[in-house]
Amino acid sequence: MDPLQEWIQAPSQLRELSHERLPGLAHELRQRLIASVSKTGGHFSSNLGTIELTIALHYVFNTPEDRLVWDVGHQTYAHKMLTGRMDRMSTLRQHGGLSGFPQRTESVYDAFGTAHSSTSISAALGMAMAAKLTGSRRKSVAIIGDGALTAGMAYEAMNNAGASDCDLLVVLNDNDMSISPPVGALNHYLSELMSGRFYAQAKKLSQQLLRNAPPLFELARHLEQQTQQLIQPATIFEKLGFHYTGPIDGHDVLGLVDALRKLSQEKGPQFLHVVTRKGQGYAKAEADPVTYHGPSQFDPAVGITPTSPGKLTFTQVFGQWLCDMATQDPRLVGITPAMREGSGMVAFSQQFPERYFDVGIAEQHAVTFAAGLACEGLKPVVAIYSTFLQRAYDQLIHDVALQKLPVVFALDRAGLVGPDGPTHAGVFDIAFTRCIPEMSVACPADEYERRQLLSTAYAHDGAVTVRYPRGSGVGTPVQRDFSVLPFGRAEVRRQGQGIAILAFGPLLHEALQAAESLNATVINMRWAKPLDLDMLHSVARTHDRFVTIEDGVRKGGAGAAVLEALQDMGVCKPVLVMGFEDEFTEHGDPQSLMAQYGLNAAGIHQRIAKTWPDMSAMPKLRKVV
Ligand SMILES: Cc1ncc(C[n+]2csc(CCOP(=O)(O)OP(=O)(O)O)c2C)c(N)n1
Repeated sequence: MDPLQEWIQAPSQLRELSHERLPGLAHELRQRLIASVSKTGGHFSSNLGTIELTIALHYVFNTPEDRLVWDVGHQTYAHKMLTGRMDRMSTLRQHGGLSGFPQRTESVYDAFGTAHSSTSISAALGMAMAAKLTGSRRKSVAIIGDGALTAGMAYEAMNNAGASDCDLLVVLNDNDMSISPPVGALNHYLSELMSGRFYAQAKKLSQQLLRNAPPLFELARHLEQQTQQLIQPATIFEKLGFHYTGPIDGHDVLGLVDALRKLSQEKGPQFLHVVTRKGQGYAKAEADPVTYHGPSQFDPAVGITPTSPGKLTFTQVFGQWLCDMATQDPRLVGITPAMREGSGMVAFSQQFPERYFDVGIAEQHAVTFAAGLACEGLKPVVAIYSTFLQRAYDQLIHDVALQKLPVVFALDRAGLVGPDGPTHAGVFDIAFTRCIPEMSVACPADEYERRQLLSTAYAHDGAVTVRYPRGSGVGTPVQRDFSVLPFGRAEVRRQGQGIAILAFGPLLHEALQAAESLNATVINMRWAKPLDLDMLHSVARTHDRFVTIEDGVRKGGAGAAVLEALQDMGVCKPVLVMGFEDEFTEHGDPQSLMAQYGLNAAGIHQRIAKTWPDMSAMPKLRKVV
């Protein structure tokens, strides 16, 4: 079968190809990937870098019986294309289409669902252990990047695996990049391994020692060739109990096949160090892998072109505020767990390099590191995506809140994130932060309020999360001042009658629109914790029905906080709590998804009519977005 004419439908067909065909297949796959991702958008440079590795893995291992666990999983497009999903690549990351990550429900070849990093070694070890316990001969392989290897979880897994006799293969895909340039001591170590300095140094030393005994020198040279491992100092991976092979060229598909074939026969924990280049085969991505990490659509002949600046995004508002506040307060320190670009911290990192900390993909460490800084009187601001804060839950409780430390958490990507889907949705943070004593939760409704609430949080002597969505809001002009808002206070945005809609965050604007035809009162709650109880009291006195709306889960969320507060006040009035139901959200265009979940003006209007049919005579919503 010719892969260039008739596309491969399953890895079993790939395994029928002769060796010599593989480089041609890699070329074809790369061209298809460039053509496809430039149309849909998605992770680009990471995928270009793993084409040969993907082919070699499916060629050598008997997938899906053998398990491939891709770390993060953003580099699995070639894997999807080789496992029967080529014809659906045009639907990638769109609603109802292919996920941008491996998903167990999407394909039997997706052995484990990933997207949050550094889980692969643990999961693959679990699978290897299960194989051992059940007497199965199936193999388990974890494929992990050097960025993902900065997370503690990877070491917890290696520590466990290295002491086991499980047949586990860990493939390190070392492209010397995370999303941003890599950070930390591990990065230096891997660079040394790659440059062969270890080996060169050891060789020099052994030659000096042996030169005084000429017959031995010849013998040693021979031995050295035979047993390089004995002369090289042990790598950190060997110290952890793995048998280490590498580094080898990750774009030499035939070399990869050879190495994987040998390792697939070995017993016990194996570690293969593969060196790849992010963006391989598309010059612009090779030159600038950061820009090409996750682009939206572009013309491959031209490359990504700069877009004219539109409305300020919430992320940019944060970046500006951070630089402004750092200029005026030398105690401010900014921390990111490997998300400098996504969190809007590039300018801060350039202007305040000594107060900027990219700690690697290490959310737990980021939070406790901030706690330590706060202990010493500094003012840490941790910029973190809502979804990734999940990783650091105990650190929030035990290291920050319990010790009453003032740390500001700038929570980007709160609410739905769109094409990345359920793994990245920031819908749980209100529920999981508001139950922590000493923790406050601010939900700005627009850009300027975002800035003001950041300043308010910064001035507060305690831990505060300030959550905001991806992209931009209604576009309120942002004044670059340091004005603060009253802590824990809501504001009345529209005075109406009968129904009061209590809005948390940017959905305020949908609520305002829905309220017009209902003549409802609308309150901009601003804080999920502390709740403005005075406001609740006064609204409860004058209104019969309540609606709460938030871009988070209903269970335990801000609406639930309102229910608790009304109960405590002895108010017994109907409350309609709107937010995400008790199910995982989907991937796709965020606006359409919000409409699907009923979390827009039309949805609010409809739910009210359905919940209180006596209101069905109410006028239709005037303007539906
Ligand atoms: C827990 C967690 N934090 C942050 C991220 C965001 N993220 C996605 S890919 C990536 C870089 C991964 O680098 P590496 O493992 O080296 O893969 P590469 O992109 O270089 O192929 C990061 C930080 C994530 N997916 N999970």
